[in-house]
Amino acid sequence: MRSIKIVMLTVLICLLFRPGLPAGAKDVEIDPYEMQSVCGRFQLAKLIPLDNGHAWGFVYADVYGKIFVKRATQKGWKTDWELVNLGAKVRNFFILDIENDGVQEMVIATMSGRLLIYSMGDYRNIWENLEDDFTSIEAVAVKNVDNDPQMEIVVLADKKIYIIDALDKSRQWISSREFVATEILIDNIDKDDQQEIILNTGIIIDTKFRNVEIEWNRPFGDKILTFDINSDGYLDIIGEFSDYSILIFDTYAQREVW
Ligand SMILES: [Ca+2]
Ligand SMILES: [Ca+2]
Ligand SMILES: [Ca+2]
Ligand SMILES: [Ca+2]
Repeated sequence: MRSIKIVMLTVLICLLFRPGLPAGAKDVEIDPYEMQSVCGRFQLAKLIPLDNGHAWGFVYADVYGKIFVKRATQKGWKTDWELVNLGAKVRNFFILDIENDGVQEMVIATMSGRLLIYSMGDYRNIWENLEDDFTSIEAVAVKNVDNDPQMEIVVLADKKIYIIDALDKSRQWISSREFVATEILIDNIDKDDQQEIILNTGIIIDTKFRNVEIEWNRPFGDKILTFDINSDGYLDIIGEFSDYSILIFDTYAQREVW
């Protein structure tokens, strides 16, 4: 009986005074599904796998133009990397394997016109658009829009659309016409082989022939998403406005869906 009491007392002392933990600290269980739903609410916050899926990372851009990669540990989120010298707020960032080599990259566009690529393997800077000198970037998207395996960076900068190859960084197209938009989406909304560039302001451009295919007389929304809501085989555009109202544009009939 006495030895049982000693064992229980020892267990209690061990639980109360665990080595390496400050008083009151306890192991942190991070629920990726809960974090995913938090991140899904925000454009500049993402939950990403680190170490080939062995750890979770929380990436966000803050109000000072800094980007943080926080790593989930048993003691909470720890800073894995921080990028503090962007000099302007972040317009958008993407974490993708842009040249199809098995390692992901972070593509960053700032409001003051910088476009940068960092390796997610060692957080090394791979490229910056030093020769382009945009004064602002209004919107950006990253997707493979042609027949080479690497992705392209599609940027609306100083009112012109640029298609930039993610591997050799060459400009594959600069629009002669000026456009206004705050969001770009890229998807194949019709049944031809190529994708379209969708501007939230109501414009759809074919990526192969670079012609305006649809120019609606109204914006699709402030934030847009593609989804085939009427199940006709063609992606529709769902737009949300700043007052949270929703517009659904049928890309096939070229009018509101219902
Ligand atoms: Ca890569
Ligand atoms: Ca490509
Ligand atoms: Ca298409
Ligand atoms: Ca549809």
